Amino acid sequence: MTKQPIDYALYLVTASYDYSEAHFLQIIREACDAGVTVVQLREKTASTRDFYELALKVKAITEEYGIPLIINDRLDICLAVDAQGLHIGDEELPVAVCRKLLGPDKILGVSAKTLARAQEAQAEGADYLGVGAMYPTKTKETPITAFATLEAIIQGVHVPVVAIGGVKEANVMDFQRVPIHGLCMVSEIMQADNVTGKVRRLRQKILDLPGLQ
Ligand code: TZP
Repeated sequence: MTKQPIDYALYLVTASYDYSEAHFLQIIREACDAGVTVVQLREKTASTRDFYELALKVKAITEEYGIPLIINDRLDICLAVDAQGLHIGDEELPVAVCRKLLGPDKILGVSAKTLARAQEAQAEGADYLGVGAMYPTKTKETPITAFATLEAIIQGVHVPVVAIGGVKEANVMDFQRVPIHGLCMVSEIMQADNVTGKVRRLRQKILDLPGLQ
């Protein structure tokens, strides 16, 4: 399988909250059906075996819709389920090591909060960068990234950049003039009362952004 170009526009990052597995998988299915363009499976507390089994189930759904699946943090699980890619932060293996172990055909995403980190990650083999949190968020304890930093990163690298952290339907328009490749959301989609309606509206709003790359 060679590396496919990815449409990052509406990037769903999962959280399982206290949902049953069936409910969690149903949300992912609805989100895929309604138009998310990438799914990242993010499981911070699952055992290796549970993460692996869940990843296989999520991959069966994303494959049905032809949507790429990215695995958060766990290179072993990315390889074990043959997902399209891996997303890492500062606490995982170094970017260059992940790139070497993944080979050239897997997508490698890296979280970056500064231009220096973004450029370093790009040089070491990142395919895209995730920047944030752009707004306060309950999903992850992490400092806020200024829009000026986001824009400096976008200007300073040649790989796609996506924004994350507190992104919601209500603030999508803040990205109007930012030449961004996509917006990532956890709670806005995973906790929506009506996932289909939420994803459809988000998709329309994001695709209408004049700056979208
Ligand atoms: N990385 C930076 S902020 C964040 C992650 C995983 C959490 C985003 O969650 P939400 O619910 O979309 O604010």
